[in-house]
Amino acid sequence: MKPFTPRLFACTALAATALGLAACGENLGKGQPLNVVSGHIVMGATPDRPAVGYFRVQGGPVPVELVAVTADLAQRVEMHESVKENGVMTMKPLDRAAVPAKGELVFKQGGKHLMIWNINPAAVRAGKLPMAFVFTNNNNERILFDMPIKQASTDTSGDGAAMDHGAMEHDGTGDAAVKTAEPAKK
Ligand SMILES: [Cu+2]
Repeated sequence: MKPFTPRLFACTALAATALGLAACGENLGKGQPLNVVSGHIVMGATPDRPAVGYFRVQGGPVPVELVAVTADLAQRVEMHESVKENGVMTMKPLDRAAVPAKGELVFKQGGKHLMIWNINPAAVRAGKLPMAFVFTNNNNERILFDMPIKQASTDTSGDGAAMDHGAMEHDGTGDAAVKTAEPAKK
């Protein structure tokens, strides 16, 4: 029996949506298709902290923009960018992010990142959060990707969610309203 090639496998997964199927067919024979190629989520250090998400998008034959990332099993997902202003790191909401043709878009520690509030406990137990990445091409193509979930790093090497968000509060954009997690009383 002939094993699936990676490309065939990717197309099979994309076929889950009608738009994805069309995009897949269009991209065959034209080099690499637009795709989410890797990613992961790091839980907040405490239950009332948002998780952060990082990922890598491979650009397709034409430039597009990522305009949203959604998850049915989370209360809220926002795209943010960490920027240094006058020596101080702050975060700004991001409406869209460019994916250059044949290039890549990277959300990573210290730069663009996702913030995710109240991930469904079942998804946390399962260790992954299914997410949809919405792009400007093909009437808002949606690419689905299961983001593996990691617990907050406890090391102090400077990597991990704590640095990105633990020391940095959002500027009262309604965060309090979504903190439904019970306070940890010990
Ligand atoms: Cu943020």
